[in-house]
Amino acid sequence: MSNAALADVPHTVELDIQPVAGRIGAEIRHLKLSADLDPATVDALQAALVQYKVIFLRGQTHLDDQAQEAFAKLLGEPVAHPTVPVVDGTRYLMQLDGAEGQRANSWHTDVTFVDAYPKASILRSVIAPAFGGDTVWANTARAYEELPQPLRELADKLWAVHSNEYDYAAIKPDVDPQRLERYRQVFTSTVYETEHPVVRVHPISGERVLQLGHFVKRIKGYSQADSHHLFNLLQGHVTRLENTVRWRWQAGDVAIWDNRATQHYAVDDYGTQPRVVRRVTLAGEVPQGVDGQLSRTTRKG
Ligand SMILES: O=C(O)CCC(=O)C(=O)O
Ligand SMILES: [Fe+2]
Repeated sequence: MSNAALADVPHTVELDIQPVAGRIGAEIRHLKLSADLDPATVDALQAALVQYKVIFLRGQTHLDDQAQEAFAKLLGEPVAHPTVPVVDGTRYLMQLDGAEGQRANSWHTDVTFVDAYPKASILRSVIAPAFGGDTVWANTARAYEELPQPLRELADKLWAVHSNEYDYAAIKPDVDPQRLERYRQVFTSTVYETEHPVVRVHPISGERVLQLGHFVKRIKGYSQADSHHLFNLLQGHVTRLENTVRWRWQAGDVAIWDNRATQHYAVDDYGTQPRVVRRVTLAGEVPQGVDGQLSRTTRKG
């Protein structure tokens, strides 16, 4: 075969994939992330992401901010956070610094207060604490699947209002309250409200997923008290330990998650040790409920 003909032969790449937990999460070994990965490897990464929902790569210490952004472009279209300013010298990077109170210790899916929220996030550990500061992810497709049938039927019809003006009174004993307040003001500098179906159909896998997390303000059409009960009932299925994977960070680790099929929680047990992570998110599509109805942003400003 000539070289030109060889180039046309589609080839698949076998990644070295080691599941980390039973229902979500896999480590991909022996792969160096960069903007130069070949298309077959990128396809294999995308497939692993849909299958395992969060993938981990250790030892990516060669990545700096620019290389992280350049790699991210292979997986989708990077987008900056709607309210939080980017890291200096970057176009899309968001930093979470524990010392600044950026400790995401409540269950959420990223940026669900807008309609077309990110399809994926790529998070790099810049400074990891010697102990503590793990992150946990939960599988929102499995959570839906394991609901009893009548509850699935109820959830299929529910809609939730998500906002970035959510309950910030989380417990953060190791953070100066003034810093926390400053960050809250930046985070809510534009207030968004978006209505999402509680059950979303995943655009790639076709799986139904529970679409909840801490940006939910209420369930549409229910009293505050009933909203709480319904939210807690369904959210409790998302965060069951059997449904999660927990990652012990080292600096240079990268986690990539399917933001359409997961929630995550950054455990705030590292005290005053330094902890810094940097994130690129990739543009997502407007979610569709089981009846085909689309999410809609109802407030911006
Ligand atoms: O700090 C972490 O591990 C995760 C923070 C977070 O919620 C995010 O990057 O989206
Ligand atoms: Fe997050």
